[in-house]
Amino acid sequence: SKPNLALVGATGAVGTVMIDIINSRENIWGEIRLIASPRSAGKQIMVHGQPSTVVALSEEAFDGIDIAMFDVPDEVSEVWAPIAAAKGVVCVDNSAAFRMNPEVPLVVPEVNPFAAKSRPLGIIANPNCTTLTMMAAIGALHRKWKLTELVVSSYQAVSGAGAPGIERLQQEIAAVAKNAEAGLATNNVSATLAESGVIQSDSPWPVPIALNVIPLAGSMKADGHSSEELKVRNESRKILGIKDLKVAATCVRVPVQVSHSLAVHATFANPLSVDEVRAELEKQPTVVVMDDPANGVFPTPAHVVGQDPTFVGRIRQTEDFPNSIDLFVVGDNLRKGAALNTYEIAQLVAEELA
Ligand code: 11C
Repeated sequence: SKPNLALVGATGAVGTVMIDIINSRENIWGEIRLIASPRSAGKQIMVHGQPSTVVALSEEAFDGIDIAMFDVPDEVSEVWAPIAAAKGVVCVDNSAAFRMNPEVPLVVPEVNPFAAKSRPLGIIANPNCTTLTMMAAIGALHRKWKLTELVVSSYQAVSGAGAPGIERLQQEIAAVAKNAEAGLATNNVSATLAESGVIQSDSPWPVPIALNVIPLAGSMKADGHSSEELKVRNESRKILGIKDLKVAATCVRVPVQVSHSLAVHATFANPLSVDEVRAELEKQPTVVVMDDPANGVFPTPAHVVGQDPTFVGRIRQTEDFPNSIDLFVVGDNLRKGAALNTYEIAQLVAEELA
């Protein structure tokens, strides 16, 4: 019989994209149950053409469920995934709560699908969207040339900070546009926001995000690194299975609504060329190479939004680094970066349970 699926966090930024993904794919599920906080319970959402009523998160909400996808804050997953798992539900969790737990596999279906089979806690973790953005591409290159080092700079969309991030950017853009229409200066964004009564302390960020670049994504952690930078390092090592992978990351927030971009300098044990890298990436079913910069062909968040694959461009090499390649990778942070990869893991488990 077909497995029953639950989506916990059905009404959040990622949950909404998840419902789009569920609706646009073949229905391999028995029941699809939508679960959210009591605040959203009772809401009706169309799933495969039928209205589905959101139920409040509770132990009983998992009765009869085989696989549950969690798109909720870390502290909610931390409490509720083990409760569901204790009832025999396989939990696919998109929070950071379990990613580095040695008993929880961290899975990217293009890279380590086999890892999903061994889940002693009944929990499988979905990686952080920044790490995920490059994994299909880097995983493919690692299989061929053996990755040893990653130097990464990210350009992360505000939707990585959820609905409040999106709302804040829109509010700041509106204030800037109002000044521009009135013929006032807009070069000092802080002053523009203050004139419009847009209060800095209401923002998820300490400085303006409109017309700006913020060299800190995530929260501050030990030794001057941000939580996002540590995730890129630790999660890349775990997914690729390279314990001593050298990683240096700088995670930056940019005024883009959806899709994270990464400038990657990847070094391998073996020498490689631009042509070989391009050919290898073109072979990957979920990677799209967009690389003709002289003609304006390269991936950008504006192009990638709403699409499933990982897009790669600006593939190049300097003669100084014959074992390294530089590339620009863009992926929709709400799709492959979150909802889509979580759904693909749930599909792997469904195939296994069938
Ligand atoms: C961001 N990558 O762009 C984050 C959001 O660990 O799942 C996702 C945080 C996470 O802010």
